[in-house]
Amino acid sequence: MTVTEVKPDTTRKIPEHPKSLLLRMDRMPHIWCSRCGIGITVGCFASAMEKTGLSPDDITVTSGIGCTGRVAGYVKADSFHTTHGRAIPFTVGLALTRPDLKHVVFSGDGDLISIGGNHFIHAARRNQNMLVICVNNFTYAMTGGQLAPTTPVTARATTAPYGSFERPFSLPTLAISAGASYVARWTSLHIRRITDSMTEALQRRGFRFIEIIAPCSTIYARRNKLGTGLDLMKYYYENSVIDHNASVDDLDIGFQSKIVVGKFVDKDRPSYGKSMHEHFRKVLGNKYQPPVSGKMEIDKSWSGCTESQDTTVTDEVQS
Ligand SMILES: Cc1ncc(C[n+]2csc(CCOP(=O)(O)OP(=O)(O)O)c2C)c(N)n1
Ligand code: SF4
Repeated sequence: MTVTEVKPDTTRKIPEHPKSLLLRMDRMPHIWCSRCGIGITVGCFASAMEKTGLSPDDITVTSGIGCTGRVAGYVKADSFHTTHGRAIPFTVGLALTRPDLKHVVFSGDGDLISIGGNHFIHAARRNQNMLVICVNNFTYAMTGGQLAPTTPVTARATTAPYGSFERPFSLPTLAISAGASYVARWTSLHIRRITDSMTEALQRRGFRFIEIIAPCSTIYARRNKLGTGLDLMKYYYENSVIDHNASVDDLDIGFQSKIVVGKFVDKDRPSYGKSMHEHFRKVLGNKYQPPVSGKMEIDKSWSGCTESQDTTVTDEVQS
């Protein structure tokens, strides 16, 4: 028998990934498990970026720690992988110093609402300028499936082998009560709705929050015997009810219960930066000098040098 050697076709061009404008293709393959819901949300984000016409230079993306916390590493923008629970305070700094950019926090429910919970409510209360995207898989996935502040009652976790008896937080309720100016929730199969919400929220100012209920196929689904990640994705989608006018009392999520989704809040409230400038202008009058002159002095006297840096005039400072 003769064996014909098949040579690879080196002339064939490998097509570019359709989302390569926003993804760091040199970091692929990513670490996420098959049928995990996180990747879908990143795809939606890339589509939303395309729809807004924003370039990667116009945004920052910051994550904390966790499986979702890896998002920042795969996004081709100025992206930051911060310590656990600190994506929001890090972004507060970014938003105050670069109000001309769009700032996005992309992280998990454990990172944002457990260790980072205090930062979350205060950033919402102050209406800090950022879009927070939270992938809620009801568990601490990266560390092996411990109980999270979102784990539904009776769901099992490594630290709740007989099922949880703690009341979980409803994340939109928390965001609404704390004062967020945009709040939406979808499941990971609501691809067009997520993309539309992200597109809309990217164009607003103030504290904007989007929760995406997504399966952790490897840990949460397996421990709770809920089938594959795809089964769980379908389950969440099919058991969701769209109600944009839902009251906060309807937003709790039980174990494998119905999930109320929609855009619950979309209101105009002055952002932290805008309120600050307005306040000082009123109180100090002409004495107030906002950093709009094009140059901002950075006091580095402790290191023996003074440096000036370009700043950008924004509607926040001007108005
Ligand atoms: C100060 C600190 N405490 C604990 C940890 C361990 N830790 C890493 S990720 C994580 C939970 C992540 O959960 P979540 O944000 O829901 O992300 P997921 O992995 O589910 O996407 C924890 C507790 C840590 N890295 N740093
Ligand atoms: S452990 Fe769970 S959340 Fe993490 S990548 Fe795998 S499926 Fe996704």
